[in-house]
Amino acid sequence: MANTDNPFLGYSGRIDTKDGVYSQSEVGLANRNSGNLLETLALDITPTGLHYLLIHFDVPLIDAGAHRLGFSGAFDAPFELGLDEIKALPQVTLPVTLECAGNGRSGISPRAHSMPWMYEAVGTSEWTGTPLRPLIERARPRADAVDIAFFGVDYGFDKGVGHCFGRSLTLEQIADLDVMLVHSMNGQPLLPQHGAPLRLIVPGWYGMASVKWLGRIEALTQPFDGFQQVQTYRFRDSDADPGRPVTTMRVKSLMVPPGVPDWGTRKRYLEPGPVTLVGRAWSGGGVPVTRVEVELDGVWREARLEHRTGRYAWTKWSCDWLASPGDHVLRCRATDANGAVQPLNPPWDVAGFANNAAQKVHVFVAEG
Ligand SMILES: Nc1nc2c(c(=O)[nH]1)N[C@H]1C(S)=C(S)[C@@H](COP(=O)(O)O)O[C@H]1N2
Ligand SMILES: [Mo]
Repeated sequence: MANTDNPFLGYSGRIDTKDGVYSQSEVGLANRNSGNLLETLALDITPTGLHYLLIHFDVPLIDAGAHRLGFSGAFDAPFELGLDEIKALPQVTLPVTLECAGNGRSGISPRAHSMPWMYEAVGTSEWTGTPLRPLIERARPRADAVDIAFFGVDYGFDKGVGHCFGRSLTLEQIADLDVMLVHSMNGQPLLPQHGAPLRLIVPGWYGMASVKWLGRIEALTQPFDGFQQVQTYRFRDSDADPGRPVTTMRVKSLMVPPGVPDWGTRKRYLEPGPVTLVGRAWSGGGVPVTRVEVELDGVWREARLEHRTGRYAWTKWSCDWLASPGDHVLRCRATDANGAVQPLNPPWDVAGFANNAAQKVHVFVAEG
């Protein structure tokens, strides 16, 4: 598309960062990009239909039978593959926890105009496909290749820039990260909204790296400068800050809110007595969670770590609580093997990325 045809050049319908009421366009984003239901944190694997969604543009409806994945650019042996050929390659299934880098954005003030996540943009699925690295080796990147870029077929505009959603990784990252080319999620072909027929999964990183509707893999002799690589997904202290790239997930934990909700306020109601709180905790880069604490009536208590189903999957935890009548605010926080601990207050970022502050759950316990 020629730039002269671009009606969004120099235009931003985005409101400036602010607190208070959400704009119609933010509500529109929230209606398209659903979150998980926190009660499903009781499960190792998030039911497919309840896995969160983050879709920047429109979902492309691709004919799986005709779809080809192309390897192009600075490869000495470029080639194309159809789905059947990909399924005939060695297959692996890996449980991977995926979290959107924008998860928690609405807890940061002033907020950025974007998808207003609270806690729910995280889920764990069993992804099936083939490891990416052998395919990159088969295409033989030229000696001067510095980045491998992954392009979805979905096209749209952001801040006046028209582009297909694209992200890159270096050859070292591809070698280190157990990156997969996947066609199935929880034993079923990918659903349209999750990238059908083919997507990337970059375990241990925030979700933006796991490019959906993958159509093309290109080797580049210059660092990739696509919009989703350099103009967003960067931690910035101010609008002038060039920023640092968002990569691995920060340590985080969530609990299943105990009791039952009030429809209108979402506060929780509980009978007094013993309760077992359960939840999940995870970190990035395959780093294990070593500790979860739960704040009950002002005291931080040690939770039990139960299990995780894989190196890149979240850990189940539980903690007993004797709920006494009155108002309570419960919190949980995790620590990982690197010693990183969840903060109690949101870390500042202009775009609201990677808010891993401890979750708060307001519970009203009845008088017996
Ligand atoms: N092609 C393409 N890939 C994409 C996106 C997108 O909009 N287009 N969104 C990314 C983001 S920001 C996230 S968090 C994950 C979400 O994956 P899911 O919707 O399957 O949970 O996909 C990533 N891959
Ligand atoms: Mo995301």
